[in-house]
Amino acid sequence: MASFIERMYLQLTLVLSISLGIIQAVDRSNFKTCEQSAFCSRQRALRPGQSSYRALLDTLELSDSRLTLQLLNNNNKVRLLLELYRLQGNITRVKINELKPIKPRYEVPDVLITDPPTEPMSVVAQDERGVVLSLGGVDRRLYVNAQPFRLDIMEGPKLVLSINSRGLLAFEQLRMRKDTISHKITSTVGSMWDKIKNVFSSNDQKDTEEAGKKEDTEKIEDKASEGEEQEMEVDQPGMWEETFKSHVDSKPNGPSSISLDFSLPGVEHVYGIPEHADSLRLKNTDGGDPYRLYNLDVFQYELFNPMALYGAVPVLLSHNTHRTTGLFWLNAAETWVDISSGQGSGEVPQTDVRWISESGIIDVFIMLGPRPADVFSQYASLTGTQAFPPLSSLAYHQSRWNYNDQEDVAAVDRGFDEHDIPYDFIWLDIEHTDGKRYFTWDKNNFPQPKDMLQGLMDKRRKMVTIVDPHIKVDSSYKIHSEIRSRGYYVKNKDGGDYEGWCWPGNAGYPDFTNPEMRTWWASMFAYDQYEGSMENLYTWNDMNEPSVFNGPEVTMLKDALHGPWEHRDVHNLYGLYVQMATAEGQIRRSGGLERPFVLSRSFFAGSQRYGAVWTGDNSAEWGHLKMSIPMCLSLGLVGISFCGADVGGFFKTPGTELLVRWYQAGAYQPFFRAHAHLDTPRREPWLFGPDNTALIREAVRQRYALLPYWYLQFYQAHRTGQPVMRPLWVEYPEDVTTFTIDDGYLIGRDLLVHPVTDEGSRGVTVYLPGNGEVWYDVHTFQRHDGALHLHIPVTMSTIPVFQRGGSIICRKNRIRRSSSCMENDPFTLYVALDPQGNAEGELYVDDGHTFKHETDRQFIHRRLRFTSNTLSSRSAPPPGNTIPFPTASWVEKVVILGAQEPKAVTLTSSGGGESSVEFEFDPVTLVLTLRKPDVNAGVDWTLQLQ
Ligand code: MIG
Repeated sequence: MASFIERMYLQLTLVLSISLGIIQAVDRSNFKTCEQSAFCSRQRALRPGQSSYRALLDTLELSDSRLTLQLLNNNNKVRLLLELYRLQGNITRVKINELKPIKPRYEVPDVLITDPPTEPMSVVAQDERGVVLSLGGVDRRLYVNAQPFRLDIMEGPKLVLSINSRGLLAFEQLRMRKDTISHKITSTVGSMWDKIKNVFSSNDQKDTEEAGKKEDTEKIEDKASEGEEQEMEVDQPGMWEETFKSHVDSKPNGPSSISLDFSLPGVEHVYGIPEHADSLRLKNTDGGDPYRLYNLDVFQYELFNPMALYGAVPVLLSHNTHRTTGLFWLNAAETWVDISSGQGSGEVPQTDVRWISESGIIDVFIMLGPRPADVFSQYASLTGTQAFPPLSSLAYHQSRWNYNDQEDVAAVDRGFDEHDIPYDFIWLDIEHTDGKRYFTWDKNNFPQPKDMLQGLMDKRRKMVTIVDPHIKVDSSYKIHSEIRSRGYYVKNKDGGDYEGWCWPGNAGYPDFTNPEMRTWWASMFAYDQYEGSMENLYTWNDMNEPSVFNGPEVTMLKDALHGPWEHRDVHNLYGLYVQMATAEGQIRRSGGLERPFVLSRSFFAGSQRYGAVWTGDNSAEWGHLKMSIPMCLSLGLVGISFCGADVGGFFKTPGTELLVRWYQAGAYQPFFRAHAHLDTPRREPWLFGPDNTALIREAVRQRYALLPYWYLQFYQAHRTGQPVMRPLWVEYPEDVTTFTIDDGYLIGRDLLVHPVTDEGSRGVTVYLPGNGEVWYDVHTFQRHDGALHLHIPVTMSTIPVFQRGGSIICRKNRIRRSSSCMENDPFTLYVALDPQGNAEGELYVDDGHTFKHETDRQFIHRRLRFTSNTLSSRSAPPPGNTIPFPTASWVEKVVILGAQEPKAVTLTSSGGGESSVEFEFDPVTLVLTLRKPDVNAGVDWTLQLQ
């Protein structure tokens, strides 16, 4: 027992001393380089050249929606099966697997929202050199070149993308281990096989059609293998075992990595594949490491490098002035992405992208755009859209590691009221639990959680508690003993429960890939299971990479087992499943009525469906403040809109200027939460003198005023898959100046933000895009032309934000202590006229927290339009079949920017008749203010300027 406590103490002091700043930056030796990762270095040793694969055209089979074709590896005679699909909405899917693997290879489940609907393909031409298929559209074709194997997607005469044009298709076939000496290992592998086979055969029985198909393939294979003998290959280091530091990966299945290259002619800009602390535009990786996708808890991460971080979304976007495309590499194993810029034929610039994964199959979706918005909807059609969050979760969150006890929570809560700063959520980190046992409360510090939650509820505020996926091994802890007795833990390679070292000491890791386990986990959020919880308690999933203090690269052993699959196969999915099960739990506890709010540190493609993410343990440095912009922009590009960074920086202590600037920037990022490390001094907004309190108050108030606009953006993201926070090039795809901008961005289409992120800044240079566009400074109402760099002087109170001419934005200007308190408050409409005197916008209102907007269509969605001196509000299409949501909110003011002076203003409203409206015009700023139109926000109305 003593030794256990000693070990725990040692571990803790180690973690604490590191976090106290003894080590300043990431310890790179904890994490693998490509060279230290056996499969990555094997794959990277393969140089571009002729592909060793040839397409066997006589094996081609075309059904309506699927083409299959065998590929033969000329060197070892192993055959692969290529499947091509044309999917609805201008997407092509390319799947490559072994024709007859000696056991099944992992195919990622639960990420695609449906079996993607296909469209018919037809053969346009075929000869001994290859096949040409029609992909529909404007003369869109797919060329299959037989020898060497290559796929080209053409649009008319234009080559859009080539696959395997550099010949880097490499597929390590599963094989038997050669050394018969290690009998023991072979026999465990053997029994594993039997298990897997059983799983698969039962699946097959469920789906007789699939079974039929399989048999057919087997027949083909039998015939095929008659002629050619498969050659034995020489083993290379790291194929059957790999050691990193003191950790041994036993690799019972041997090598299984895959790789494929893509060439993008005419492309010089590629984006995406988060999560990395790097520029928005991805860099060339020649001569350095590839971008790595392997979910890891990286302590004190460094900026501007391709190292892996907490989450992974294997989606890359390419963009030039006439086309945007996307590549979605659906693989959850450790993955590396190489990017090189070269030259295509005819001196055209070209970007080459190569993906390398440790296991699984090649399954890639080519999203052909052509506009950025098309790629977003194509990707959304595959993986779903952003969950529509509760309105309150878009407001301000106050967190630190840790708020110590109930009195502390109450004092912080009072502090916000005393200093007149709104907030919606207060957060409790790991110390609130009884000995890091999640779903419990520390008995001394949080003896009456319900009283505390009720106190918050009385003020219409909410709380989040942390629930991590490492479960303390302690037989008297209900969560642990249930998981253990139900067999829900991840297993180690020998079949016992896998255990790792984490906050609680020895911990088990529930197998979240198991749907039964997830259902059970979800049931733990029921009010009678999670004691002390109430409706206003939400959840934070941290450490779900998963983080294992004593594991290789601070994560789980790759040979740990999730049912029949190795951790290696599912690693990048673990975090998604944790958040999925947690969100499900919140939905269930409300009987399916309430929208969940769950924050997750780890994520994968599709995580957008389950809540919010943040950029993990950043530092209180100006560079980290700047980096929060490209990091969240990159996530938005791949579907995850609800992103934020710890305001103030997690490690270290921000100077006051940095803290204020971070609040100002964070107020204009999707997820707005201040958070700080356990050892940092307190930094509640009022601790830095009245001037700084005022500056922070103002930033937070600006966020609250703009909540109707944020909510509308999330509604749209949920409906359409368009990102909330957008790089400028998304809206100005032909303006090359926008392609490398990291310090300015758009919220939706209409607000441009360029936060001040430099110490001692006296001015910023903002790029306002759009030839013929005008932009209005939202604070001064000054008007500026688009397509130019604007230098604006800044003081400590300046947050540079501009509204696009041609837009209408709704705000609520009466700020109260929480967003819920502002529910019935009136709107002010900001009508920013374009040079033609027109503007358009939308207003979306619902109850803010239930699914009734979906199930009962209970909402208000208005289209606002200003044209010919008339401002009108009409139901947004599609009209009808919505149940009007009753709102008490009314329009209290309309501010028209870039206006002319009217003689009179009349209001007509449905049911309200005609009345004249008071107004005020400022001839210098050209601002026309209409006062108290006094009309309900949910009805049709018209304001006529004479
Ligand atoms: O190993 O729960 O990123 O936000 O405060 C550190 C304690 C564990 C890491 C999270 C951070 C959180 C902290 N957690």
